Amino acid sequence: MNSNPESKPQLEVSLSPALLPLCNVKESIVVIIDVLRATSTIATVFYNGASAVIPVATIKECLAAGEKYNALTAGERDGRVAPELSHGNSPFEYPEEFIKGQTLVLTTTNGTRLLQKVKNAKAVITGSFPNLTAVCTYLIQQSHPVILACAGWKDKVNIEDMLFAGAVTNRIKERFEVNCDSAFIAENLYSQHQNDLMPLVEKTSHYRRLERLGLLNDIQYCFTADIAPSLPILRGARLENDL
Ligand code: 3SL
Repeated sequence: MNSNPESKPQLEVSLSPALLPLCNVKESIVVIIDVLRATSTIATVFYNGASAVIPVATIKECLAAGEKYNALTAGERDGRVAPELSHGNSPFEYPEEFIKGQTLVLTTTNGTRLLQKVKNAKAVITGSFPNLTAVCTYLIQQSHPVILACAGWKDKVNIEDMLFAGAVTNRIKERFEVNCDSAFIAENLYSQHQNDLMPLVEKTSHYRRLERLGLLNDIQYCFTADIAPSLPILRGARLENDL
């Protein structure tokens, strides 16, 4: 909790994993954002009743953890189901009848790597449009400094994660001190396009990548606000649902 009732906690945006070490991670709640598609899929598997998600960086770790915890192994590389794993990173692969009560070990190109990289934060949660309101409500309740940490694409900035960081900033900024240009950029971009995000999303490099793989339904889903209310929070090496 913020001890001084007069002062508001800080809200910062990190537009790339490469920029995150410049933020005050130790004092903050870090929201990991990978709209297309890791954190949208994570929100969905929890909404559909998964008991845990174990994020890992490599396929080797994924296979080892799957065996150790008797869990499902899933992941992608460049959008495709990763070799040796039987499930991918599409939210549509995880309906309730399949995922309820299961533990999923997940490895993705950017999202789960960033999740693994964040050490010593006050708390780590994951966010995307499917669990937008749950994330905002939690951040307001906690009243701690916040870092909205975009996973981007291989350390490069991307528009889709920036849009979500902007949406969260837009909703909660009155409760926080926002003295961060990245947050202003993100919020401005979101505000300009909030009535219809898709024309902008269609210009992004990841849209084209997923379009080539026939995954346009995934993109539409990942930009649907509050379609999978859940609050994935990291406890040790596992994400659990706090909603
Ligand atoms: O980069 C990631 O972590 C993935 O979400 C990318 S993909 O949408 O599954 O290709």
